[in-house]
Amino acid sequence: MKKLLTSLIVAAVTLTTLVASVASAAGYNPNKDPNGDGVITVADATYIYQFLNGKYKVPDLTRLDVDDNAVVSAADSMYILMHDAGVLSTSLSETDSIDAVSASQSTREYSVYDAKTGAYKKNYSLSVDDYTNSVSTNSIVSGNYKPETNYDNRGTAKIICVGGSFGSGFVVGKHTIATAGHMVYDGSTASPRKISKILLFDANENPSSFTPVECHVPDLYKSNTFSSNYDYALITVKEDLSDYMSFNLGAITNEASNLSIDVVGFPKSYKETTYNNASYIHNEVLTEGSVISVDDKVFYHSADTLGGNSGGPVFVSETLNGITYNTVVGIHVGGTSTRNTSVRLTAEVLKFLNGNTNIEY
Ligand SMILES: [Ca+2]
Ligand SMILES: [Ca+2]
Repeated sequence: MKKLLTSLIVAAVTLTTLVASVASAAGYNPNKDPNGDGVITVADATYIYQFLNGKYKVPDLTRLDVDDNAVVSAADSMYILMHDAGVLSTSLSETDSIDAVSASQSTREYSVYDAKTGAYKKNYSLSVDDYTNSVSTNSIVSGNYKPETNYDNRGTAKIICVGGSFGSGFVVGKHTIATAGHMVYDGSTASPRKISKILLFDANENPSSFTPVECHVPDLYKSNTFSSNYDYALITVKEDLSDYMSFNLGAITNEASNLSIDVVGFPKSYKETTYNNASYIHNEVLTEGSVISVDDKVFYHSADTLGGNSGGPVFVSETLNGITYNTVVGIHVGGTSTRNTSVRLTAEVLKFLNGNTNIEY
């Protein structure tokens, strides 16, 4: 949304009256220069948003984490804008530039199935470029970011498949819901699942039903024996989901051990609750925990989950100037008695969820 940066800049300017409280409450690190060009400008804020939209792989995520909380999110971009507006001062002492990454761009293939029948429809590929200093960061970013969190509706979806199994998902775009790969593709039969119902809830826990159209699954999920590393997917729906966009997307850094996270979804022990509209009992459950360890494509956490949590968001809450932002950093995909597994939102996954140009609904 082009209005995003504009609204953030307005917000940053508005915040100039709150210099003291913001600057002291925030963990803003004035030594961080996200794009490594030696100055802190709006281009750094744009750079962070471009990463969050899956435009670039970046060599060192900690550079983008300007408040040093092990999460790269819209909040980091907002700190840069506040700095640019004169709210936060800089003490930039080092101007070490970002080394160009020699590896070529990263490309992943995806298959699309009809959400109701499971019929194959098409495939496509998405590429994430490596960032180099020669790349312009001045363009306006597009994406699904919504700085103001709407708590009237909830962004967590209950996804019910033909046969009765169910799990969770979360709204990431106007017509897209993110979930786990195994929610839409059945590894035991090596075939797409058929989605029978998608429910979202308002503040009074009243469900609304949405019409599933397509399921998108990474081919790497199928070719890697349904590895957790690639256990992510999205479902498109016919209706407009704008009112349910309560999460932003972000990424944890490799230093995220002990980071507090929340998990929300529809655990399986509540399966006996019927989901017909007349008697539906809202049974979304939120559990709290922390990151245990971080791998390249997944991370492990301690929040309690059950089977029906699959596909639900693992998110971080950040408060900036009195407003809380919930940023999803992982998709819950499974667990053991000692730790749970989440797909990490990497540049490739952010591209798929937030910068995907192949969405049909
Ligand atoms: Ca810079
Ligand atoms: Ca941060």
